[in-house]
Amino acid sequence: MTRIARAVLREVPLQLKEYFEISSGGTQSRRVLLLMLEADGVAGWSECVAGETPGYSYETTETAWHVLTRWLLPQVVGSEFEDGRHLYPAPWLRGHPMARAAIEMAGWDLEAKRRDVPLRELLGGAAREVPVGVSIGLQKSDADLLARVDAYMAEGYRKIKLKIKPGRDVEMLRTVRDRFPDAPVMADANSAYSLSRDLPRLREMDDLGLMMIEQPLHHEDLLDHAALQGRIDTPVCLDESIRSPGDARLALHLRAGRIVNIKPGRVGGLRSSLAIHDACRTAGWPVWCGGMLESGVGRAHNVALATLPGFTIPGDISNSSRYWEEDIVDPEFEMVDGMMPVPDGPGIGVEPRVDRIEALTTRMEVFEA
Ligand code: OSB
Ligand code: MG
Repeated sequence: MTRIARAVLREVPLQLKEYFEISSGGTQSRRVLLLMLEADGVAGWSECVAGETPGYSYETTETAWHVLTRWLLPQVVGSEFEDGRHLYPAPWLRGHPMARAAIEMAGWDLEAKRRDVPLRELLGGAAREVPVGVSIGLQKSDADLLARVDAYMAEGYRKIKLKIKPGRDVEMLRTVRDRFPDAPVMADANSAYSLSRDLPRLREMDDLGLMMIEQPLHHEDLLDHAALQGRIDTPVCLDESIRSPGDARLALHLRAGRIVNIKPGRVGGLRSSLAIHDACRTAGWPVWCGGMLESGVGRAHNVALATLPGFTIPGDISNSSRYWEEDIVDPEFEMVDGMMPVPDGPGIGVEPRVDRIEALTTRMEVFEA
């Protein structure tokens, strides 16, 4: 048994190189929350993926800071544990999976470092490199979009995800399809459509040869996603709808799609991610690892998760340089031929640049046992 001796939660603002717009709003500046948990002189790191506004999930930077500092961290610091993979403080606390995931994922990094193995290995993943895609935000014009698709294809990305919303959908997608007839293109609507109003539009998208349509309908409506999947051939992929292994089991049972985007931050951590992966694999649904515009710390966890065998579709785990002028880990993430090499050092396998992180920190809370 050992004990969590110290926790440091920091807010580190990072500016995206490019404004990133989805159907529910846009992001230029990320308020990244970084957590470090320390036990026996070993430090485990994680990133909380909550956004600034409640436009993707109800959680925000502020709610995550509150839940972590008021409820979760006081419980976890000083607590004894046998295995860092099982940090689940305040089990009575409902919801807030992004806040909870920060603790859980730092625990996994800590445990992997204690055992001196890569996080990939502790998770049970075998791949040494994982296929990579890119997610392109809504653009002002089709010309801007085509230029970006062209550039990302040239860089070697193996999946091109295009954000859509009503008014920027079928015609825009058709323009991209006409210009790049064989490109691996998919669309992500972030819940912007409704089945009763938009079925004809969604049916038009069905003829564009898309790899999948991600989260077209309401974030809490699996029944409508099931009805839609029954009416179109393009696979429906669920993102916002899946917040736990229970949600995934229900989606599989209802056939509310055919693919799941797994984001460990969204589902409360890596343990839940593994459970969702296993359930999908048993049912024959492929999965892929999504992203939340993470810094290198969160990206490292995502890359490790994507080494599991069910992750057969390229993930939203693009190069550090696609997001940031300068990342906060060393080395930065950089793909080779559309494949991201998986770090093979202990734990997340990349080093948080503590000097730079400290210099950028705007808010910090330290917990000591
Ligand atoms: O829906 O997958 C999404 C970013 C923020 C919020 C939601 C989503 C996204 C992305 C970005 O698509 C993926 C990435 O990190 O590159
Ligand atoms: Mg999505």
